[in-house]
Amino acid sequence: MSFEKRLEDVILRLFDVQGVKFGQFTLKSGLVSPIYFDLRVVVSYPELMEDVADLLWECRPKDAHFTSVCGVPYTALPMATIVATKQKLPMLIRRKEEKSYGTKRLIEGHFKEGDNCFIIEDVIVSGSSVYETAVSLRGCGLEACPALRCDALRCPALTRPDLSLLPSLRGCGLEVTHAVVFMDRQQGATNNLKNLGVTIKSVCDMESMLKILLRNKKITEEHVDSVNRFLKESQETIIRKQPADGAPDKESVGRLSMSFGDRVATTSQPLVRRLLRLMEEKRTNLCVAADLGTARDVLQLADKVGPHICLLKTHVDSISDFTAEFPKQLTELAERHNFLICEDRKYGDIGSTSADQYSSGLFSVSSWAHLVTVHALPGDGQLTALSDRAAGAERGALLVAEMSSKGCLVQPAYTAAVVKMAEAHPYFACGFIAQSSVSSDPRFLVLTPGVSLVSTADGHGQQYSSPERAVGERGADVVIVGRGVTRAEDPAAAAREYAQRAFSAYLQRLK
Ligand code: 5IU
Repeated sequence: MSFEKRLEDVILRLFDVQGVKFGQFTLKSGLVSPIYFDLRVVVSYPELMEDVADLLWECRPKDAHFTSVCGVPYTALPMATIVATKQKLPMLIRRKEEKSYGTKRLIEGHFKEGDNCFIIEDVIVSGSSVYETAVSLRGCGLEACPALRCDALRCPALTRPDLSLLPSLRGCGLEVTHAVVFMDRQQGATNNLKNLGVTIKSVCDMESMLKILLRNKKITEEHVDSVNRFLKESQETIIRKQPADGAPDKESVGRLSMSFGDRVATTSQPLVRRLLRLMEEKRTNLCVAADLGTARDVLQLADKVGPHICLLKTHVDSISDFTAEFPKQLTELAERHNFLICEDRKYGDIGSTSADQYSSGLFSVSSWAHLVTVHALPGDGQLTALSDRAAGAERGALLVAEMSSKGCLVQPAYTAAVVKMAEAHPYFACGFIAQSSVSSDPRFLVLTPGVSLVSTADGHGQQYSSPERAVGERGADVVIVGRGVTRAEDPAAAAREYAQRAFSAYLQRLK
């Protein structure tokens, strides 16, 4: 039987067992809907349950490889179980509530870091439940992991630590790239989830289901009209955060509306987690570009601005007296003042060449820079090559998605492709250097250079805006300031001012 025929048959049987109802129903989101799906009833009809599970599996993306499946609790659990047993695919169970005793695991089942888990869901409106499940899988209970590092031994989510994994770890959690849902209510979930790095496919949407029911005279034109009216009025849902301790469920989920602290749980990339935590705790989203010519000058500057920054950006090839002592001393300062280091190397060659530049030669960047900048132009080979050379250390890359300079050749299609590349490599891509909000995915950081309170241009193409504009209007998480600080009479005071203004703009954005 064709897919369409089987779908029609399943929809009619669902209707007969009241899996689809018409009337007035208040949804989890607060919307009052003329139609309601209750796929929980299928557990009483094993054949129907199996048919629903088969259709779900058939709609998986055929080009993706999954190592496990996870049903969104609770309705999709039995369907995921059927898929898992029929396909001989390991299953994971996500707890809705953390256990208060024993292991405190949020995810039950055995898995390895970087495994790709396929999410199965029954019905989506905004996509919130799929998102919460993706967050749990990506974070895999790492909140309790003391070092926040790729440390399989200490990760409580791993039931049986596998020592052989340690050298090749690419992040602490599972990857989640795809989900399948039986019914898409066509109220914005696909788009919401795409912004969060999850591509969703649906077996059926509201429109095609209504057609089937109408054709089979189960419903009338009036039913169809009322549902269509409702859909028109409520097409743009947003994903909402779970309310904390009874607090009103108001804020939407997305990079710009989430606090740095809340974003920690959305990613398993250890460096992003560390930086977000640091920014939240130290109350700074300032990166100083230490573009000075000698090791002494850079180190002195780092010592002065250290208390006010989350990140120090270097161009080590501009330092005339670079020796291996320099990164050692810089690392000491970074530890003392609690900031991370980004070498703005803008790798842009084929993967193997960039990897050599990254990990060997005079600068040996991979041994000391937490982050490096990368041009996406050559393709994603650089990300895998650099990540291999990072060899499990807490390292990552920022992809240049846009530039601040006048006449920059980057076009919107290129920027979109850069974002896609990061989404495909979340174990190493930590975010973007950009001039606008290129992604609403809370896992990625957006850093914006071209920020100054004293200039609007530098005579060589650089274009400046204020911290408020960069954070509030353009959507930067971190502002990068070079000469505004390095050329100030008192760099420490200047850094303090930039940090305060950028952080206030971030707090304002959260409101
Ligand atoms: N930088 C930019 N613009 C960009 C990118 C990097 O200014 O688009 I990508 C770097 C260059 C310099 C710092 O190291 O950020 C900005 O320094 P000033 O604030 O001094 O302009």
